[in-house]
Amino acid sequence: MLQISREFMDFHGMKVPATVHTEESLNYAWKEFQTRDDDIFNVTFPKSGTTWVQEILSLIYSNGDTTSVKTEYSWDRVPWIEQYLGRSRLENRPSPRLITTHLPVQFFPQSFFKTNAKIICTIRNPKDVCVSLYYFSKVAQFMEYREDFQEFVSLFLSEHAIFGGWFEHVKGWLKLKDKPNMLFLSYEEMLKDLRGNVIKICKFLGKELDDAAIDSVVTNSTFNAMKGNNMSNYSAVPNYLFNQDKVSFYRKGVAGDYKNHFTDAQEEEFDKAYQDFMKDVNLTFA
Ligand code: PPS
Repeated sequence: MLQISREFMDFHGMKVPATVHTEESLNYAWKEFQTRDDDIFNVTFPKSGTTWVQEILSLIYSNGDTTSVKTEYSWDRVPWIEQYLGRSRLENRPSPRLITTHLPVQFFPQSFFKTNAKIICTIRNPKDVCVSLYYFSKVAQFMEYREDFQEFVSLFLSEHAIFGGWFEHVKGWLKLKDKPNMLFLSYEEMLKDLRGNVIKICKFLGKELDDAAIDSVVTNSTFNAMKGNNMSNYSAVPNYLFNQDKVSFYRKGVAGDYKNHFTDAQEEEFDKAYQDFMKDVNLTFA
């Protein structure tokens, strides 16, 4: 059984939950992993649409057939490369491998940059990411936890935030935005037009799905479909690791929930940090 704790490990200045990461697993992802030309990476800062894109990719690569999403866990279908099971889940997997990561670009597999592998990077309004992460830290017993939301906001904005913090993470990835093997998605745009975004992903991946297959991808990757799918809703994970008694992993799945959580003062603090960190980046949120 895993030793669960809310402790963090420091990997070259990046904080990550110690329960699911090791020095070895992070070094494997960064330095040892051999990227293949047909690897597809699902890159996110946590709580930005990771699971959603895992489901969409699984369904696209099965041409809309739901067998894999109904029989295999999402974390097996599209595993995290940096977590302690990354090596065993990915090393001998047949191509094309669908791979998830929360790594910032500076710790991303170095071998990637010599290949034609593709990255899909999904970005979400950081205020909603912060709220989602606050609730997730109640669910996931390996996350750093602050009951007080103000304390949580301050942590989120600080250099002690996980995976290098949202600002550095997103800024780092956006530097690669003109590369032809990168596709950026917006969580908010996906909410507005899921079908359009599925088609965009298919085009980027060179996958030709007919209308019925596209319909199946869309129908099976809505919030309610995924919340009801025991292979993707983490209901199989024991309570000592993921406690969903009070808060569900699939909490709300909307844009703008931060408005129900932030006080005017917290929004001001957040906006100020955003302006400071992101002044040289062309990225805004409603
Ligand atoms: S994690 O832990 O990093 O893998 O989490 P991640 O999957 O990135 O983010 C979880 C949030 O995404 C919401 N979600 C969805 N929203 C809309 N549609 C679909 N299909 C969907 N699937 C997951 C999920 O509800 C979490 O957001 P919040 O705001 O907490 O509800």
